[in-house]
Amino acid sequence: LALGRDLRRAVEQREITLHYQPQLDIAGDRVVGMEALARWSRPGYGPVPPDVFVPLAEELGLMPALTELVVGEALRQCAEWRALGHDLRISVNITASGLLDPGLVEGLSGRLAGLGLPAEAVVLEITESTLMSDPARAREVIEQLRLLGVDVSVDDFGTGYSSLAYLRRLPVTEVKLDRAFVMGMLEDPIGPDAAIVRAASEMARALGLRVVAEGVEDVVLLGTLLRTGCALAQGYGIARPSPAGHALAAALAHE
Ligand code: G
Ligand code: G
Ligand code: MN
Ligand code: NA
Repeated sequence: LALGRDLRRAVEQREITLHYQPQLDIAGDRVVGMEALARWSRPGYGPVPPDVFVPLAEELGLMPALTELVVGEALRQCAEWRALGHDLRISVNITASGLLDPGLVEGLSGRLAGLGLPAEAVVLEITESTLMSDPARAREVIEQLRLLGVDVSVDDFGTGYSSLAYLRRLPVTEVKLDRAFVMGMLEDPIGPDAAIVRAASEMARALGLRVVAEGVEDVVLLGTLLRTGCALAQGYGIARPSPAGHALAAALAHE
């Protein structure tokens, strides 16, 4: 397939780039982190969304190289920001195969040392379905990551089948409430999605987990989210994902 051939070339030539989306500490009114999001502009066609090229990379066996590229560049960028005095965390999305790759923990550990980046600055975002693909192994790797000091976040929380009871047994440190619920809350502040946001935040907090609301398209939600127990917010209402320089400017503009 031509698309696959072009993707292979893009990964080999390192033509996959990263955009960054700020994460706001609502109470402190300060950007404290960035989520790295992979971008590919296919020559002659234009942007191909990660929802398309990430699964394709998986299918084509390109995931180890893509993960390498994304993790390497995201950590390098974070180290650069921190060297400039910006105390930011970096969140990186990782698939099931990325999490279960036997070289992950050692690779990360080497990169952190090489960059002089504290492990606490790094958050790996893992979806619920990833956690469920091989729960025993996932748990082992997450334990190793926590020993290293890297944070682990459950992305798109609420869309999968993992219950909070199940989460309790995993040493994850954060959940990201799926944007569908957060956007529903904006539509109807007393409707069912708002109830889900409240209930999930409350339970996550009871488990000692940091809660991030994603899909915050309007800052009017921030007060409600904070009262609900979400410490952090991410979404178009705060800043859109953008190239590193622009994302940093957006983060600083917030101060
Ligand atoms: O950036 P955007 O909102 O288009 O992302 C769409 C989906 O692709 C999201 O679920 C996001 O987590 C995923 N995604 C974006 N970048 C990466 C990446 O570098 N690695 C993985 N595994 N998924 C990514
Ligand atoms: O699944 P994950 O959380 O990694 O997905 C991140 C995706 O969400 C990115 O593709 C990003 O572009 C998108 N996104 C970020 N903020 C918003 C928002 O406020 N609204 C919508 N609709 N999408 C958003
Ligand atoms: Mn994510
Ligand atoms: Na998400």
